[in-house]
Amino acid sequence: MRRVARFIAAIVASVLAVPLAAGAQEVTLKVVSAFPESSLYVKRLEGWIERANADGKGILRLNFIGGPKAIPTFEVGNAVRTGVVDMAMSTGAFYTNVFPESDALKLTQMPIAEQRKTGAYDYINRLWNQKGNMYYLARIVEHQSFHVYLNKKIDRPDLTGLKIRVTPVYRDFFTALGATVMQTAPGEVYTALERGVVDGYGWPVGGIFDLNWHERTKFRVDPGFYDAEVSLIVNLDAWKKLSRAQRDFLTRQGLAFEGLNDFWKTYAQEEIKRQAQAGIQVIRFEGAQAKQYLDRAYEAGWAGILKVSPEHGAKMRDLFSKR
Ligand code: 173
Repeated sequence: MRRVARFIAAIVASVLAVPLAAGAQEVTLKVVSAFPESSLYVKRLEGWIERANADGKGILRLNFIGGPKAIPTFEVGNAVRTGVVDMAMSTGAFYTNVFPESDALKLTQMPIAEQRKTGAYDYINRLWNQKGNMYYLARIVEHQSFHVYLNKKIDRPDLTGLKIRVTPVYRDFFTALGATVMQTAPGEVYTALERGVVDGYGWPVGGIFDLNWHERTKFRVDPGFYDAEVSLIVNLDAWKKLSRAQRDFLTRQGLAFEGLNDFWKTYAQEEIKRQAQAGIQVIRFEGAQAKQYLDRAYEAGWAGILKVSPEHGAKMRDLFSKR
């Protein structure tokens, strides 16, 4: 009888031990980037992963698979949604094919630190959960306005007759300015410029040297508009499968990464200087014209979001706009 009892006790113990052990085990998450590997975004991502892995021994490990050669830029969102990968660094404009509201993050007019206090972050995360099966972990690029870069001179805010490379970020605004637009991933911009297929492109203030576009760029148009968003998104099922300790760890690491975002302010200044040194001239709209240009950017941007998502669009406009 004692042997039977011991036998049963052993079985009960082993059954109980399985989930306990699973919770305590190190988990590995597969990470990809929607941006090319030569970009500064990826360099900073790799640095963060290295630090996180050093801290996370026995808890969680991040395994960086690669950039668009692993998963093409505009397919990364679906790869996260379906769990083909566990985590990605991307921007909302690259996964409007998963849910169109993703592109609205370019329109935030306050830093992510503030979005976390006002409820904007919570709204984003809930929407990302429901519509994208994604957990919105951290925004790791901000303080980077977008610009039009051109090879033909303009003297007023009018892109009529020009063919401009876009993503969803710029589509509505550039179209409103009269441009003919052509969408490409970042990896195809250089070739499009080289072949003269486009007269210019949209991109943030920083980063044009990473893929040598400065060799094929004559003008930058000022002022910049919106705020470039690059974030870490996690497959929601993978997120839910993590233990409390693993989720806390990843949250802390994400917040630490966000805490470095002031870097982008200095980087913007450095990149402006570097562009000037490379001979890129500035076409600058000033005064009332600049204001009109910016108003038009936000109007076109929000109109595009509201058209595809009236309710969430209105709510996000409320949460994302300057008070
Ligand atoms: O590819 C792009 O121009 C784009 O949409 C983007 C978004 C955020 C950061 C950098 C580029």
